[in-house]
Amino acid sequence: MAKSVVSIRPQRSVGLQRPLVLGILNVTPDSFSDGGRWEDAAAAIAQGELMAKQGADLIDVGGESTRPGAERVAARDEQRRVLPVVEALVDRGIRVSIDTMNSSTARAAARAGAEYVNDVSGGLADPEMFRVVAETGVKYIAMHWRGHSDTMQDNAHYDDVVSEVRQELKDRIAELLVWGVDPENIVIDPGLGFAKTAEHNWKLLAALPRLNTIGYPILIGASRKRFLAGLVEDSATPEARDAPTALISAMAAQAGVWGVRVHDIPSTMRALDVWSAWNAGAERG
Ligand code: PMM
Repeated sequence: MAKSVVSIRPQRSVGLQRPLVLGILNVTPDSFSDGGRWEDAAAAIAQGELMAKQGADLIDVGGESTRPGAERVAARDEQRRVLPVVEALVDRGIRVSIDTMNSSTARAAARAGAEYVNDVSGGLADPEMFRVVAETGVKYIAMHWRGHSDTMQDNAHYDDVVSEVRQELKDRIAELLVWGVDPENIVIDPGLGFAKTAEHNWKLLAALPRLNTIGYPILIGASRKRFLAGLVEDSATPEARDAPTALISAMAAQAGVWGVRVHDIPSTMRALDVWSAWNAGAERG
């Protein structure tokens, strides 16, 4: 693995811009909050169009659940689920990212017009992934990951979660650069909930300014995750986590992230509107 040999020179200075909003579209029978709802292609396409109309900048289409304990899906089944949805959204002029760990799905989705590959494994699940990213020129989101969903919580052990996640993300960037990937095409993500306890997630959120010093755009995926459950009533539905999610979107914006990946677009748009108005007020003095 490429470590210290490669300089991963920062791609941008830290400045506050309104983050992009990625709308989550899980075309799966078993994702934890929306599993089964958009399994049918027509329903998924309609939901993607709705999220775009509500203000999502990108629709993140996924065909494999990564909730803790989930089983793997064959790449061809994943592609059968996601490709018609990617094609239809791209046809409608909607920007798409493909949430996949499989290089063959990444290649097919890039061919169908997906702008980003969002890989929760940061290239660790499929040794061909970085080759595909380099060859196709697709933009790439590398998430921090320590193993597949069935065993990932066994890897939620850190002496210093922020330093370790930061270093492991830098290692992914270094390897992407060795493959010849354009640094401007790389986004990183600390992977909330993936081999992380609630305490790890909060530490990583609080340390966003430090993660930002890596110098690459950061995506945050907190939406409706289990670590928010403690903030709402025990009997609450996953949708009850949209308000805490929206607040995280605004606080992440203040920490300078590039994007937030959410299920409910309107609540995050409102939170970001408040954040923008607040900052505009600060600029006017
Ligand atoms: N979380 C999930 C799936 N894909 N991608 C990125 N980049 N970051 C995340 O945090 C992330 C992801 C799991 O959540 P879901 O079931 O809501 O899709």
